Amino acid sequence: MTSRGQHTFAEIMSQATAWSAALAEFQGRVEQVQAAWDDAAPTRVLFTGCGSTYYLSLIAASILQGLTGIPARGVPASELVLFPHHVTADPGRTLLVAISRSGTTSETIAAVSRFRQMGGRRVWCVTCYPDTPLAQESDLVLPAEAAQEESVAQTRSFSTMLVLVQALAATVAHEPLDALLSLPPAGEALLEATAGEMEVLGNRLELCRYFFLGSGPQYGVACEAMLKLKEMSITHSEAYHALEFRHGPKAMVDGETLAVGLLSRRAFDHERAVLMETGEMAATILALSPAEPIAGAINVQLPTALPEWTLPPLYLPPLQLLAYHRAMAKGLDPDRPRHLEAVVVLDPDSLA
Ligand code: F1P
Repeated sequence: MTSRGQHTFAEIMSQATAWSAALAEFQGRVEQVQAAWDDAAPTRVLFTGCGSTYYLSLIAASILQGLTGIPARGVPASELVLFPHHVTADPGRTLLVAISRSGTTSETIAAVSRFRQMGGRRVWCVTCYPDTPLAQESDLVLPAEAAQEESVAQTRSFSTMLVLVQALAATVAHEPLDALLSLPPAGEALLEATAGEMEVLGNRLELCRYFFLGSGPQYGVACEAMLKLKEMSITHSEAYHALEFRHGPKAMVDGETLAVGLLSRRAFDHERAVLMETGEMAATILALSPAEPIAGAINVQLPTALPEWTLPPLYLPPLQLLAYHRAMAKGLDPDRPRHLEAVVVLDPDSLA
């Protein structure tokens, strides 16, 4: 017998340890990764996955292109399967990086097959299960075994695979990995500092409309936070690029709204302005900021000294805790979201 939410809570609280394990493993393989990259010499990089790992693909593409200047894109695996020519321009010179916690999601495996059918030659994968079909189809595997999970909703696995794609991007961009080694202690400190506040906020059941606003790499993080609220707590939640929120969605804001800003340093003034406007429309504001706090908001302070490209994993622990506590307050079991399975398995012939 397990108690409600037990696995999810343990996985959230142990994620920083899994980041350390993944980084230690990666550090032993830097030269191998660099050599494989030099051998592939890609002119484009395509990241793919489903659900959480699609959102992880968006973050990965944004960080890799930002660090290397090489065009990178994140697409759902199903788009690569069903609309291959709409998402792949030059498969022979593209590196496909497939991301999947399970390594068994049918669409992601089919996307790799479709890519190879189109003339794609280089496939890497990031997964928590390196003995699975996806890994066997890949030329290089970045494993995050310490982040395997019991729960349906990805928490520890997501942030750990994110740290790995950051390590990959930093390596090929010739950025030192040192800054990433600061993430585990920073993540641990954030879990401790925000646990109480996220419980209080999660218990505020009158807040029933959630908007997550993030720009640049934080857009994919906002999408993942949105998905956590849906999966664990069955809450109406949406994610937007911060300034997009003015272009229609803000009409939805009222006194039952929580607007969550995943603020950056680069676009801080712009993002803060959007968030303050939601406050004027009666929303409660939660601001996660690697710069200064926001007046009138519930503030989560992110590290101010770490380079901006390293920060995306640090937005996740407080927002995962928020989803967990809201689920618990609603009497739900965040370990077992309704209607969902940990892996979506389809008839492979239907995707061939
Ligand atoms: C992807 C995924 C999860 C989601 C759901 C079904 O799995 O879409 O993100 O939470 O439970 O599976 P994977 O390919 O990363 O294993």
